[in-house]
Amino acid sequence: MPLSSTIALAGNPNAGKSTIFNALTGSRQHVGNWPGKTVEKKEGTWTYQGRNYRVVDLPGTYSLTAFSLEEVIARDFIIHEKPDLVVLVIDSANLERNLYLTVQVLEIGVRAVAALNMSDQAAVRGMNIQKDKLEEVLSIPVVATTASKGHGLEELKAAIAAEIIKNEVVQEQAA
Ligand SMILES: Nc1nc2c(ncn2[C@@H]2O[C@H](COP(=O)(O)OP(=O)(O)OP(=O)(O)O)[C@@H](O)[C@H]2O)c(=O)[nH]1
Ligand SMILES: [Mg+2]
Repeated sequence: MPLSSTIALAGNPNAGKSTIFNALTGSRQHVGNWPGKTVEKKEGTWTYQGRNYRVVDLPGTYSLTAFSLEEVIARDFIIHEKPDLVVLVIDSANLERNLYLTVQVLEIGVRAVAALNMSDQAAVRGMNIQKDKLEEVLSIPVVATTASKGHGLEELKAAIAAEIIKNEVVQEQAA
């Protein structure tokens, strides 16, 4: 097995991070606490197309301004542990509010893929999100998902793996 890459799931509270985390890791997960903190840490492994990935479910936060314990944990993980990829789990039904954290994570300069989750709820609200436009503006791959129903998850997995592999190739060329 090749060396495993680390993927972190970030997003607002209730956006569907753990649902996606469970879909990726299944029973291969471990629940503990963040070092020295009372906040739960969920970590697991995901195997896809012959590769192993370490997946970390970050605490839900509305921003990374580091006021709450959750924000400090999420921020420190992204900045100091430098995951190979952040999966931004967005609650599409509350797109505008969710984009605040999205932009803050992207400003750190970490690689990312976005899951436009809660697509079913967005549809109920009559929202028609222009996925291509969002990809263009954010400069990251965007996949529409309804994680609770399993919709879009195969596409999301493929997008995550493709992004990781693409970045590896770029790094090799730069070396
Ligand atoms: N309608 C709908 N519900 C969803 C979707 N994805 C997840 N859910 C539900 O939304 C609720 C919250 O999902 P979680 O995966 O726990 O969200 P989370 O981001 O991990 O939440 P925190 O850990 O509290 O920040 C659960 O009841 C899920 O079943 C979706 O795409 N559509
Ligand atoms: Mg969760």
